[in-house]
Amino acid sequence: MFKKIFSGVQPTGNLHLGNYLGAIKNFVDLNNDSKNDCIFCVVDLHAITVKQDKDQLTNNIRETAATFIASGIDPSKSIIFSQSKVHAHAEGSWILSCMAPMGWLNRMTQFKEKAGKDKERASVGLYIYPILMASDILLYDTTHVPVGEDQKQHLELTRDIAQKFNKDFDCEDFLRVPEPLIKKDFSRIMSLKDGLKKMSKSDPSDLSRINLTDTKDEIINKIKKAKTDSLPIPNEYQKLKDRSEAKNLLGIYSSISDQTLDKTLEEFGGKNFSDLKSQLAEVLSSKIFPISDEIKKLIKDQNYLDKVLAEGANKAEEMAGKKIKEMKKIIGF
Ligand code: AQP
Repeated sequence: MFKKIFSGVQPTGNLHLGNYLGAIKNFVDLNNDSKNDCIFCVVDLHAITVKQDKDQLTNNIRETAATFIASGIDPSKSIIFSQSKVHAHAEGSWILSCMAPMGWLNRMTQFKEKAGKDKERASVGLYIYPILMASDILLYDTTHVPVGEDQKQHLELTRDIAQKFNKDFDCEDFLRVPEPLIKKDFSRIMSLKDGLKKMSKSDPSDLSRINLTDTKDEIINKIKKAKTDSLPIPNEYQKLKDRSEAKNLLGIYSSISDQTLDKTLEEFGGKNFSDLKSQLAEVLSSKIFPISDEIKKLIKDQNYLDKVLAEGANKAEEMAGKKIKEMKKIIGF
């Protein structure tokens, strides 16, 4: 079946194992299937919903594009571009924000988590972040959106907004209602320091995550220091209940080795965490280090990265520009 794929990653630095296993690894598989048309966006407009350093942001945009390519996305097959270069994203976001009821946005848990206790100081952009995400997706008649589990609620909102627009303007099927592509297992990778917290770029502790630019030694050290518990590894899934750190490490091992959790439990059941940790560090280094090496090489070639992003933006502009024109006509502009 033909799939039109769209997904994005924020250029907020420190791309990590969660971004890779939850999203980017999936992008690569979709890119490799000739039946799909894929668009992968560096969502820089989303990044500025929290304060960014100007020079760092410029570098992070290139580094995110480099990460896509180093992970295996082929820019001659898939479109890679940065969101701010295609004006229709912001324009679509405004139009959709005039359709979306406040009540829908008030339910978004990510805003509550990111704004924390000091909601009054959070930017309006952070609050309407999911509407910009809806605009990104809907402008390309996307059929499928590969994301980590944390983005599920935003995707449901996108579907609701598309349906509301079609109904309000009596234009059935104009905005395509997209399907989420969320991996059934290991779609949420947790912090190495706290199995109840999502692995995240903004966690102040670098030991909480494996960055895609980490060296072999850093990976080994972080896995060695990862939080575990004092019980041995069980051989049944049910016995992992309330053992979030153990579950996370076993999940990471399964996901990076492309095997089921049952198989991993069979391999490590009854053993100590030191066995799992040394194997995990080895597999992670062998899979992540080549990506990290390639990212470092690509970053040095700014002209190449800028060319990939510019070519991608031209292609994206053509598609999104056409859709926004139709959208404006439907509204009466
Ligand atoms: N821990 C995670 N496990 C699985 N998937 C994850 N993703 C992020 N963290 C995990 C997925 O990665 C894609 C890109 O995410 P993003 O950079 O656009 O934003 P995010 O989800 O806000 O990522 P972070 O790391 O949590 O960033 P900060 O700390 O800046 O908020 C998405 O598909 C996401 O699901």
